[in-house]
Amino acid sequence: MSERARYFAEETWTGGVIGLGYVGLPLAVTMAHRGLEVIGFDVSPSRVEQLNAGISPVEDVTDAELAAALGSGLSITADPQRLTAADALFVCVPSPLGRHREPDLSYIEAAVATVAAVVRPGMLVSLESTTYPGTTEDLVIPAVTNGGLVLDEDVFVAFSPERVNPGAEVKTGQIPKVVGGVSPASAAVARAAYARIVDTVHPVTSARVAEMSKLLENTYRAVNIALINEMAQLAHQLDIDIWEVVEAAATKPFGFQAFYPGPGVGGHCIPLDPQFLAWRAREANVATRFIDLAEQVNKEMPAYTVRRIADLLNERRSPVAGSRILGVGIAYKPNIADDRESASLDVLRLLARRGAEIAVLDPVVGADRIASHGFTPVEAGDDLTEFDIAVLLTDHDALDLEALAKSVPLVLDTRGAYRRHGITGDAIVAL
Ligand code: SAJ
Repeated sequence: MSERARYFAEETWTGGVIGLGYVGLPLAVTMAHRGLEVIGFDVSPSRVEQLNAGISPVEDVTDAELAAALGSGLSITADPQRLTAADALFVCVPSPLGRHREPDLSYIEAAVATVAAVVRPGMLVSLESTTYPGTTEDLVIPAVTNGGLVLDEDVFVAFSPERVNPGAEVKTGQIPKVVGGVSPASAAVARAAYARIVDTVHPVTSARVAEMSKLLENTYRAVNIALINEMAQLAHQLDIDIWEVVEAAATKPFGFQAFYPGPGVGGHCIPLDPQFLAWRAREANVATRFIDLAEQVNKEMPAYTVRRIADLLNERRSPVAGSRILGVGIAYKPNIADDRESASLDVLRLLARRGAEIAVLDPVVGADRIASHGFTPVEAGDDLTEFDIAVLLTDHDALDLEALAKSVPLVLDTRGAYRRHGITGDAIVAL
């Protein structure tokens, strides 16, 4: 083991986390919890102020966990110069798509510029933001060696994809971490450092392998969700209950993983990450038909959901225009307040464009956020009898599904929630 790898393996070193969002903050808190010194940096002064006040903006980090970390090794700053005191820098900034669904690396580039300004001999720099294969070599290595530092002697570079499942119980330290150094020397240092942060490190032979493994993980999900969304449309045409079909297939103890239909695919990962791979593939003149088709099918689900609602209203001689429709759940998945890229919003906007009057019940997202989208908030316990139909778009545990089905004439359940809870009734129709 090299001297530098040994340092990370044995000493109490200082980590610098750049970007304190849903990836960076759990990482910083985990590092502090495991006895390391941590400097958390964010470009947003308001976020820094909020964190220093002990208020966590990230659902997966409680205020108590933040307070404990602040009391044992974690300090939060908006001053990038503080990062010169770190031995390792972890870049955890957003990697969204641009207007034409091309990778927007502006956040990564800005963070790498910060790294370039504070990098010093002995540092490990690890990029965690999801991106296309080659980014770490193309962007990080030049930035950290431009000032004269020598790769694998003065500075070590790796990619290690974030694996956060917002809202899930499992914590950062317990999730196996893929770690890919840009060279064997960098890999040894990165592996030693991450072994102090997570229980299981899975080393791979390059940063590209690590970059691509993350994209495979999420492309796998996007493609399989699209497959079941297409199956759901076919099953409906054949008057077959797709939810029962999946439940039956899932009894197979090997070779099958259940995915479920829905009104579309939301969040800041699954709709976006596969497009990083598609973009890189286009550069290499390689077709990515599965990615392209999955995106097409998943993107079409909000319109399919609207057609199903229109058909149900039509059976009751009610046009969509003028109908009072209750959207239930606008978060992109259950039990979290995040509505980014939420397919629920696509469904409701399409209905509003067809003249429906939309109200929204989402006890997790909350009335202010609902109103910010231009929809009328409805609280649990309000009188729901004036609605013509409700559409269950995200099945938060906090929802009283039974009361909902008793209050409105019809509920289109796009999540199979009623079946899962064993609730039946004439008002309930499954996607
Ligand atoms: N969805 C379906 N059907 C399914 C599964 C999901 O319609 O069978 C929809 C969800 O409703 C949601 C979207 O797809 O709108 C994404 O769901 P998700 O469960 O993948 O949730 P994310 O994007 O918050 O988290 C994912 C991680 N999810 C899981 O591992 C279960 C994982 O893929 C990544 O670690 C993470 O994104 C990330 O940060 O990349």
